[in-house]
Amino acid sequence: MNEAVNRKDGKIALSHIAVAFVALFLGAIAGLLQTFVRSGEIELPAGIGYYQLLTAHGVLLGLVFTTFFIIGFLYSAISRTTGTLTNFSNKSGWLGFWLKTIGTSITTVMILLNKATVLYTFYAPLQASPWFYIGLTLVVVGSWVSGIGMFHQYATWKKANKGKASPLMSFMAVATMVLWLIATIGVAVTVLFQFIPWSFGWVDKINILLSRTLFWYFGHPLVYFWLLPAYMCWYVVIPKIIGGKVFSDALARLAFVLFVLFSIPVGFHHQILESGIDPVWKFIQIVLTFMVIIPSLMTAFALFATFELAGREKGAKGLFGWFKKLPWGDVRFFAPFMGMLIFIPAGAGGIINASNQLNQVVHNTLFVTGHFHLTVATSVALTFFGISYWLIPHLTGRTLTSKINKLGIIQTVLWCFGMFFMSGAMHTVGLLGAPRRTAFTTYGDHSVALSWMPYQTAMAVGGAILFVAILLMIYIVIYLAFWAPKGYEEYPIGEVNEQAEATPLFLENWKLWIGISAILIILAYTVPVIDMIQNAPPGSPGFKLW
Ligand code: HEM
Ligand SMILES: [Cu+2]
Repeated sequence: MNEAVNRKDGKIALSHIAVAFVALFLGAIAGLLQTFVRSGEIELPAGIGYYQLLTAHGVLLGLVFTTFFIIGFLYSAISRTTGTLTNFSNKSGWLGFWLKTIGTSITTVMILLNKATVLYTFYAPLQASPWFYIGLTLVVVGSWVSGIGMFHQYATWKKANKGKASPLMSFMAVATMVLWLIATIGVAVTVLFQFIPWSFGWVDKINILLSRTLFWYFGHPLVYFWLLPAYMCWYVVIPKIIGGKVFSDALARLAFVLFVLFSIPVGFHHQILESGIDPVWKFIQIVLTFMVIIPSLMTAFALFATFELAGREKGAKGLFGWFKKLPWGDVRFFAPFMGMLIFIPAGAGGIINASNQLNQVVHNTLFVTGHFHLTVATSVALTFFGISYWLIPHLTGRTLTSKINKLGIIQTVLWCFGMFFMSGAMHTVGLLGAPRRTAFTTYGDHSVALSWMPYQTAMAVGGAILFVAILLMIYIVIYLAFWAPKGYEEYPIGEVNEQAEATPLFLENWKLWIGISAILIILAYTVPVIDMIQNAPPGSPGFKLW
């Protein structure tokens, strides 16, 4: 197997990563300003609206930074583990990149022109310019083209290696894109058949309940689309970095399959307070939601087993001696490890959000915002940074220097520190009732609202620390791409533990998994969606509240 990613394939990955970091930088400016506005520190100049800023932040970070980084990373992983891309896959990689980039540019321009201040969830009846939705459509179609390129490469490898299990990384990349393709059908349907005709004025009214349901059919698996690439790093890359082995190939594949199956038919857990959905269906989807705890705990088990086995191999003694043997000074390990660690409270917060009774307390408060700044903005983001430290120099033919390694450790510590303040304050003030998605207000100096203010200030302090951390990261990325010394930086891929069971081939039976996924989706959604259409609410015209 080739140890280095082909230079031509590497350019596809690098282009995606470049867009991702531009989005991170722009999104971070918006985020910093938000915390300052909310705490009453500043007022926005030049007629910029708070919600305009928040739309830019959500779209640039939640959608653009993640999607571009992920697709770039997956392309590199497939090329690294199955060999140089076929002509078809390479072309699809570029076509997908340009479609997504053009779509992102159209969407961003519409937000900056204040023609699409509808937040990144674009809930009806808020109505943006049709171009906002057309831009989003191009991003989704572009991601499909990218996915098809990866499937083609995987199928070509399978054909040439009959009867063999595919490389674990490429299997995981394919699983992630299968999840994405199934999930984006929901958002494509609502945008093409509801939002675009309605925003052009071809129809006057929109079925809000249906549009939100289709959005969340997509919105929950979206979070697993963010997480699975981070898991790829945790399962396969980290073992190599710490000098250990992948605990079990079969367990890792099974966990990915379970994530694909159980992260789609569960969107109602974002709609617990949505009237118009029968509680029985909410109950069924929430039971399915809690099924992801199984692959999550499998993942935690496998990772800690890898750590312990690697430590004992290096002579660690006692119950926890292996902990000291981990390479704490290596940012390629340290950043993703902090991501893993923070996923423990982050996951606990998710269980709170998805529990019917507790959701009533935290719904639409800053608690929710605090939650996803731990999950996506820390566990996922720190892992993506952890990947960048070696992936960017690997692709540009440079090396990670010890100085940048040290700077990376500082970056990670700053991030955790900033997030502790910002997300901690968000969680707490959310429990005290402070709503998310509001600009500065004291509600006529109401005593409850006044009690939120110190926490909003803590959010701004945390936000400022995070902003410094982002500047540092941008410097590191530019250094690794353009200035670092020429050389060879390893693309770490772990080997499987010899004692692990052989991988059963049925784990790669995609017809089976896609079939089961379809059955679960049909079970969870058919009856309530028919109900939403047959007993549709009156429908709403568009509103422009900004
Ligand atoms: C400099 C670092 C960051 C700061 C200061 C920051 C700050 C904020 C604040 C204050 C809000 C809530 C505003 C409100 O509800 O009124 C917010 C929302 C959000 N943030 Fe961040 N954030 C940062 C980084 C990130 C990152 C890295 C991501 C994702 C990878 C992210 C994703 C989001 C999303 C998706 C929302 C929700 C937007 C909405 O409700 O429409 N943020 N952020
Ligand atoms: Cu969810």
